[in-house]
Amino acid sequence: TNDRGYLGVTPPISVVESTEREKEVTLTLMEELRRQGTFESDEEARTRELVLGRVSALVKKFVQKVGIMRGLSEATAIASGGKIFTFGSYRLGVHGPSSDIDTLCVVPKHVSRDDFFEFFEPMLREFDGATEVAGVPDAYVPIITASISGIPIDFLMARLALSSIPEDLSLQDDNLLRNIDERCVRSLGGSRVANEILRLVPNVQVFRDSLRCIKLWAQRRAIYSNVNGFFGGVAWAMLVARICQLYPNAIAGAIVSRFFIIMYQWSWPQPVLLKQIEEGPLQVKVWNPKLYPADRAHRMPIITPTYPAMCATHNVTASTQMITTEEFKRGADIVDKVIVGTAQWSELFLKHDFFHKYRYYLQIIASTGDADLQIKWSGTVESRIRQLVMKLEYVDSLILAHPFIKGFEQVCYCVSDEEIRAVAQGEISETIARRKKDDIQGKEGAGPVYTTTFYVGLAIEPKQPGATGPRRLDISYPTTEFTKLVKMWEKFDESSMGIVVRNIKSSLLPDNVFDPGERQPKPAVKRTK
Ligand code: 3AT
Ligand code: MN
Ligand code: MN
Repeated sequence: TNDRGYLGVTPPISVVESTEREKEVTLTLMEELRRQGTFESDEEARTRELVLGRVSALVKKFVQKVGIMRGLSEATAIASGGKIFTFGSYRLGVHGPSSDIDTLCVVPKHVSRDDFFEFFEPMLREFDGATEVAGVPDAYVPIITASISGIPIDFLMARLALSSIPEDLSLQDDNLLRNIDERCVRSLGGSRVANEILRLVPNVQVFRDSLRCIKLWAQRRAIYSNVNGFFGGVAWAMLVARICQLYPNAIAGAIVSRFFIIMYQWSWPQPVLLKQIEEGPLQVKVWNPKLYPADRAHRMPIITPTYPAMCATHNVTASTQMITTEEFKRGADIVDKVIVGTAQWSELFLKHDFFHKYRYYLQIIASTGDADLQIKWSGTVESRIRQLVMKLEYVDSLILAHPFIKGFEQVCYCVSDEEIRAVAQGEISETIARRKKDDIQGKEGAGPVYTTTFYVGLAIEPKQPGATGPRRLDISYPTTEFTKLVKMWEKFDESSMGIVVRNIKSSLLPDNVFDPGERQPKPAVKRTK
């Protein structure tokens, strides 16, 4: 708590204990969260701890090995330590059975970033139970991903300006950021934010249970995705943490109900803060809408509680703001009913209706002939879809452009250039769809086509009464601009990568966007008498 005796930037709204009814609905909420499979088994939890223990020893061994190579005595090399911190859902205690463990390896100054990829990565490859070890040294936040004993695990690294890393090191001190590489500052960010969030909530268990509920809800409603302009994991965590601060003695069921109503009514662009923004020792930008026009443009700012303060939701657009707000409203209505006993928690977690909601959809189809290239190309296209959405928002008569949070992947085995072109355009005939890999083996001019299709739902203003002629929707400018933009990617190659944007009626949505049985049978063609 601060010197005024509470956590957060304002006093709490209420400090009362939860009611009997709120206790009841908290029990049924926890039951539902278990039923929905959001918790891992005890055995899996033990595996994770085991893996973390072994990995922690491996990092120390790595630091020691590099120390000796750099001429340190064995004793000094051992004493220079090395420590693992976690972040992400595992650190917050809200991970599910398929979650990874996000780890940060903190090393002393004699260990370089190059050493991490040159020595730690091979050590990991040799490590008992490790598979799928892959280093990405050139990423904005360099990373090694791996799987150990079946648990996916991410490794970041930070090199501190210290000759040794004590076992009880805390990352809270901003001065640790002095004289270190920018990539190290970024890598430290995740753990520092997670630690601070946990420190700033009045009751960690209540926070965890509430966040588990909100995460499941946001995933089911398809509004959980930072790249696509919605809130990501850190933003949802901070929102829930803020509600916990405002009701320090409330239990999870009560927090969740306040969450929806407060977020629905929030006066954006008023930022959500867990504590006052502070200056610090570096020459880096701190979020400040008074100073920076770019920060002023943030529609639903949620600000990280550590130095340097950043906006976790800078991707939000007019459309995603409307969609998220509408979901807050839906959540508030359902939770009201749960409290009075006229609805079940399961209703809150019902699947989104994105593919039933609009009459027109944009299909954005990224294609290549190579599986590895496809991952990079489709990722690039996906990261630009926000730009398309923002351009569409300027189109007259478009109320909003709703990006779906994931792409749909498909591989087609084509036997001619004609087929390859058709697939890249989204025209997949039944013959092509049925063909197997073996069917094209050894055939001249044949090959696989990998496609990833993204969707943007278009909400169009109803026709004005008395208007003459049909309402025309002209989206050629946003779509051609978008196509140009993705082709500006430095690795773009016209001959091996395809990008197509097309507008389709909802009746032409392919089956793979629906769950089995989800699609309503097509209405019989009306016959004119
Ligand atoms: P899961 O339970 O693992 O699905 P999570 O919240 O832990 O949920 P991630 O493991 O994907 O989600 O991410 C954890 C944090 O790592 C969130 C973000 O600050 C950071 N992060 C995620 N993806 C990237 C990336 N590609 N580059 C840099 N940082 C990333
Ligand atoms: Mn994770
Ligand atoms: Mn991760």
